[in-house]
Order: sequence, then structure tokens, then C-alpha cells
Amino acid sequence: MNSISNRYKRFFSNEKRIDAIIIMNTGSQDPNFYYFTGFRSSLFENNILLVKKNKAYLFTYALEYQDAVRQKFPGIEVVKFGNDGEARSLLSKEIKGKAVGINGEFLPLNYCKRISKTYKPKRIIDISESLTDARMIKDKGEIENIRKAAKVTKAAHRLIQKNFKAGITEAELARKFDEISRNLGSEGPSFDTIVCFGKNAALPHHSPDNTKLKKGDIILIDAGAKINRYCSDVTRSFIFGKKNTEDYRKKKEMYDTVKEAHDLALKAIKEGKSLSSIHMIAANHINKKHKGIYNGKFIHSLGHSLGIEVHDGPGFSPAYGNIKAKAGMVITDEPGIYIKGFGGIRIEDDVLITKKGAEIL
Ligand SMILES: [Mn+2]
Repeated sequence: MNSISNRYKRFFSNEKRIDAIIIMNTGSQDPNFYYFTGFRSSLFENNILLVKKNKAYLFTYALEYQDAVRQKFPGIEVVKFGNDGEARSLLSKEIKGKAVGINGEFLPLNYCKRISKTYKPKRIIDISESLTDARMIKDKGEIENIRKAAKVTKAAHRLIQKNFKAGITEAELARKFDEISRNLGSEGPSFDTIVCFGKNAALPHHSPDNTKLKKGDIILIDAGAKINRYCSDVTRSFIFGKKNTEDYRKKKEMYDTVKEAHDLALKAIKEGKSLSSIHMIAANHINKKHKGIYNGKFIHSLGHSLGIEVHDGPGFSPAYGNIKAKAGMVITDEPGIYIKGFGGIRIEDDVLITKKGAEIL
């Protein structure tokens, strides 16, 4: 059984409210379109993927019809949208009077209205939460893709260090990082590479600018690669030169505290524990360390899911007390400390939850 046909079988066994799913692209792609097709080529703008329990149709245009057929999507019949209305009557036959699930997180309201008006389903149900739940548990192939992407990014973090020279700008170093990552096999950055020098590291999502690297600066690099469209997301923090100063000691203490929080959380991960409790382990460590000097300086959640999207769903966060860790989830472990006007440290790895605990990818 092909893993992609398995995906929709598994999906329907958990989502009982609907007869069919409509995944519709707009000018951009719904990530679930890739999840349910595994396409390798073409854009499929405004295409409709209709998935039923035992059958799926891709409604595409002449423009991409040949490419779609050539890719031999498992269990998916490719149908050409034409002027004769044949495809539309087929679609209408499959939807009319049925309960149809759509991804309310993606599809604009006016598209939903159009589907409703043209094809007359009995009901349109937002199944975005069920889609997120399904995608949280990765299958073998997905895990291998993320593992490869993480390997590329970790290697790039090792190689980039040769370029740490006083005077280089954040933007130059970010470009260099992207080049190294591509040469290692990345299909492209999974998000815009973050490079921060010095006090800019106190801003978790700072965009690289013309700030020049100086001795004693923290260097924070947060970056990701894509392999078969699956994302990695890895952060490393460094202290550039100038050891044995009071300033260095302060930064090293921050670094060590973040590393301890990262390792404590990693060790605590276990199937059945709530995702929020893993966040709390890292947060409590940071808040209490050194008599509370970092209290309140960890200003984001410990991690997010990774997959087709870089923020692929719930993660280790106070918001997810009701979600339990389960084998097959891939979530980042990324504690940080941010001190305004001084700098910040973040350490991030991509973690696969297993039956035995957790593994860094
Ligand atoms: Mn991240």
C-alpha cells in the first residue's frame, strides 16, 4: 500500500463528519495538496483535489494535465477541466448533497461560497483541525525527509563558522549560509535565514541587515533547509572571539543556561506527557537559574511542529496542555534567553518523539 493512499484512509478513519474532502489551491498551494498527492512538478493553481474514502480525483487544467498524468499519483484519477462542462458535472455528482470538508485555515471564504453555489454540497465543514492532527504524526518517509533536511542545516552551521570574521555583515553571512545550504542539497531555505550579531540577538525574528560583526559579539543563526519539501529549523548561537572578559562570562552563562534547558526538555519528552509540560520544564529552568536573573526572558514557546510547513502545527507550548506527546511527532526544542540591548541566545534542534522518548534529527 502506497503511503499517500494510506494518508487519506487514515484521515477518514479519524474524521467521520464528512463524505469527501476538497483541497483547493488558490494562486498559492494548500500544503495539504502536497500531503495528499506528493506531486513533484507543476503548480496546480486553482486545481481541486477531491478525496473520498476509496477514491480521489484531481481536477486540473489543460496547462498541467499532461504533467499531472505523467506523475502517476497513487489512487488519484486526473480529470481535465474543460469548456464542455464534463468535469464540472462529475465534480457536481460527487459533491451534491454530501458533507464536504474544506481547509478553513487556507481557503478564502469567497472560494467556499463559490463551491457551495456551483456544486451544492449538503454542508461544508471546516476540517482544518483534523488535517493538522493527521499531519502531526509523521510517517517513515516524512521523517526521513526531515532528518535529511536537519542534517543539511546542521552541517551548514558547522561550515559557516569559517566565515566568522570581524566586519562581515549579517546580510552577507545569511547569503553565505544559504549558499552553503544549497550546496549541501537543500531545495531552498525553509524560511528567511535569521542572522543576528550582538544586541540584535535579543530580537528572536530579527532580519539580517548591514550590522557588522565585532569581537565579543553573540552570533545567532536560525535557519532551515527543505528536502522533498519537508523543512528543518535549527538554531545555533556562538560568542565571537574575546574570551576571559566579564562580558564573555555573562554571555557564556546565558548560553549554558539555555543549553541546560534544551537538554532537560529533551530528556523529559515521553509519550503521554502533555506538550505544555515539556515547555514548562525548560521555562522553569530558565526562570529560576542564577536566582532568577533570567526570569521572564524566555519569551516564546519551546517548540513547534515541523513538516511540509516550517510551523506545521502544535508544539511544546503552554497553549497545548490538552495535546499529548506521541511517537511520530516532530517538534523543535528551542529555548532562548533574550536581554534587550545586550543580546540573546537560542539553541534549537528538531526532535522526533519515539516510543522510547525522543531523538534529535
Ligand atoms: Mn523554530
